[in-house]
Amino acid sequence: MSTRCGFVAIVGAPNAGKSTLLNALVEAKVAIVTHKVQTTRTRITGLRVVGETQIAFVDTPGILDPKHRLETAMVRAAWEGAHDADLVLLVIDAGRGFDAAAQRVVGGLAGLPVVLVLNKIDLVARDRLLPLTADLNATRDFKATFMVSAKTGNGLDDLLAYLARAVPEGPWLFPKDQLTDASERLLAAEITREKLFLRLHEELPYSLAVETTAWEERKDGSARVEQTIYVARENHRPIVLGAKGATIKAVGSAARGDLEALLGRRVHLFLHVKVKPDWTDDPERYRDLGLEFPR
Ligand SMILES: Nc1nc2c(ncn2[C@@H]2O[C@H](COP(=O)(O)OP(=O)(O)OP(=O)(O)O)[C@@H](O)[C@H]2O)c(=O)[nH]1
Ligand SMILES: [Mg+2]
Repeated sequence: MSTRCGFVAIVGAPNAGKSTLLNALVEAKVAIVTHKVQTTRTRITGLRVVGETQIAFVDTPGILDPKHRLETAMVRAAWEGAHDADLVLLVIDAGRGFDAAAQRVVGGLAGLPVVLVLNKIDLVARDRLLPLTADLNATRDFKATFMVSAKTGNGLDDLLAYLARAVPEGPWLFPKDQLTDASERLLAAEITREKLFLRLHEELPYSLAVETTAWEERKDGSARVEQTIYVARENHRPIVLGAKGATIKAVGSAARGDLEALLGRRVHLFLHVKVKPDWTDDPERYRDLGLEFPR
């Protein structure tokens, strides 16, 4: 039997559940998820094998009207992800419906092969789904429509079975057991950023970045990992540290737990906080994330 392999981009408005969907489809936590918008900052590929088919899912940042340089780079990466893929999954938060944010995304996908995915159906009454599907299908043709809950897993088997047949014939592009194209350094930085997003409030999460600065494999099989948390203002530092260092300690311990689960070995994690007012203007931070620096 011949093999299939293809890239399937996951695009949509911020917070639609794209990263949750990616993780559910690859059955591993390769992308971070929070209740906040703009959690994902770059493209992350998660791999899944179904029979003779290998699917490379590409999670992308939520598409919005960019207000500053980092958002511009994020939104560009999302559109590029969509245009480079064999197939696009348009993820719509069924609870929010076909709002302005969703319309912006649909508008940019003209001419591309798109599968409509209504997500979060666990939150929505059944009788609201059909009118929403009709509204969306009135704007353009979709190759197929699925109603799913990335959270409960409802509907995902059908979606996966469809995709396994829909991607092109061809040789697999990644080793059979590979889960993601992201480096361990990036995954580790993302995990810490997730814990910071979950614990910090308002604007603070958006003005910080995390970089893995050192990684040492130790003889006892554990890894020693050092990371720098960049904050934009001096007065953000005490907030990230917390009273007597309680916040950063909790962040570090939660991140270490996830990292150990991901790597399957013990991790010693060291976090440093640095004030860098202009990190969103530093091309180096974009390179870390695999983003293009918008001039
Ligand atoms: N109830 C419910 N919640 C969901 C579902 N899918 C995602 N969520 C929640 O929606 C929130 C956003 O999920 P993410 O996966 O981070 O969304 P995203 O589209 O990747 O967001 P950005 O990366 O910020 O664009 C989280 O709180 C998820 O737990 C779902 O099917 N049902
Ligand atoms: Mg995301």
